[in-house]
Amino acid sequence: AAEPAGPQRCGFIAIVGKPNVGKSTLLNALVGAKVSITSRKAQTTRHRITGIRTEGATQFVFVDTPGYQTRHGNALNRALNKAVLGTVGDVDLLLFVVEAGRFDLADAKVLALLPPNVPVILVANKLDRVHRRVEIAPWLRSMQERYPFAEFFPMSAKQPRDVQRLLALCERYLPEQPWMYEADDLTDRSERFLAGELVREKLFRLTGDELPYTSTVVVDRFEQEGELRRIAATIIVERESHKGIVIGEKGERLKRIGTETRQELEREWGGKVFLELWVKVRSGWSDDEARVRAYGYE
Ligand code: GDP
Ligand code: K
Ligand code: MG
Repeated sequence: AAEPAGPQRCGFIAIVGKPNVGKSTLLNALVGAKVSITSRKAQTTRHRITGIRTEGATQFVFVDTPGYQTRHGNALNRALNKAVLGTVGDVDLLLFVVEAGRFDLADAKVLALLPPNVPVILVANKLDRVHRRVEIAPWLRSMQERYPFAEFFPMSAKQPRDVQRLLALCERYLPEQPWMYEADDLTDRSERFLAGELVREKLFRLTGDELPYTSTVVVDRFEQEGELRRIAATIIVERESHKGIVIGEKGERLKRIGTETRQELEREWGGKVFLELWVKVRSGWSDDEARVRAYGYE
C-alpha cells in the first residue's frame, strides 16, 4: 500500500476474554490473514500474537491473548495469565470478547482484570449461533445497564461485513502517530514460530479432549535453502499413553499432523517444506517453571 498524504494513525488493540469465545478467529478476520491458530479447544492460544493491518492512513496493531484461565493453576496456566495481564494495561483499546447472549462468572473474572483507564468494546461474538435473535436485544440492554463499556458490538467473526464494521469502529480510538510497522507487515512473529504453532494446531484439531493441556511443540531446527525450508519439531507430552495417542495406529495420526502442517505452510510460503516430527515424553513439564520457560512461554 502506498503511504497516504494525511497524518498517520496507529495504535494497539488487545483482544481479551475467557477461552474459546473466538478471539483468535476474530484476530485473523481483522488482520485478513491467518496469524493465530484456532481450534474448538481451550488453551489453543498460548502466546501474545501481534496481527497488523494497515489501511489508508491507519495502522491497527491487534494483540491476541491466551484465554484467561480461572481453573487449573499449574505453571503453564500462570505463565499464560501473566501474558494476558502484561498486555491489557498498555494498549489504546480493548476488545472484550464474550459469546452473544451469555455472560458468566468466567467472563466476569476477566472483566475484573481490565484496567479502568482503557476504553473497552464489548464484542458479543458468535451471533450466528444464536437461534432466538429476539433475545439478544434485552440481553444487550441489560449489559448496557450493568457495565459502562464504550461500545456494545454484537457480531460474528465469521461474517466479513461485521468484521469490516468493527474495524471502522476501532479506528476512532487510535491516536494520530507514526506507524510502527511496514505497511505490508502482518505479524511480528517469525516463520519458525508459525511452523511450531501450526503443528500444535493440527495436534489439537486431530486429537481428543485430554491431550491439549498436557502437550506442547518445540521447533528444534529451521533452515532455509532458497525456496526450501527444512523444519524439525518435537511434540512434547506428559505421559507414555499420550505419546501413543499422538502417534496413532501405525503412525497414522502423527503422519496426518505432519502432512496437514506441511501443506498449509507450503500454501502460505509458496515454497517446498520438509517437516520432520518427533514425539517425546516429559512428565510434569506443565507444572515445572523452568521447563515452561524453556519451551518458550513467557
Ligand atoms: P479463542 O480461544 O477465544 O481464541 O477462540 P478460537 O478463535 O480458537 O475459536 C474457538 C471456536 O469458536 C472455534 O471452533 C471457532 O471456529 C469458533 N468461532 C469463533 N468465532 C465464531 C463465530 O463468530 N461463529 C461461530 N459459529 N463460531 C465461531
Ligand atoms: K480455542
Ligand atoms: Mg485463541
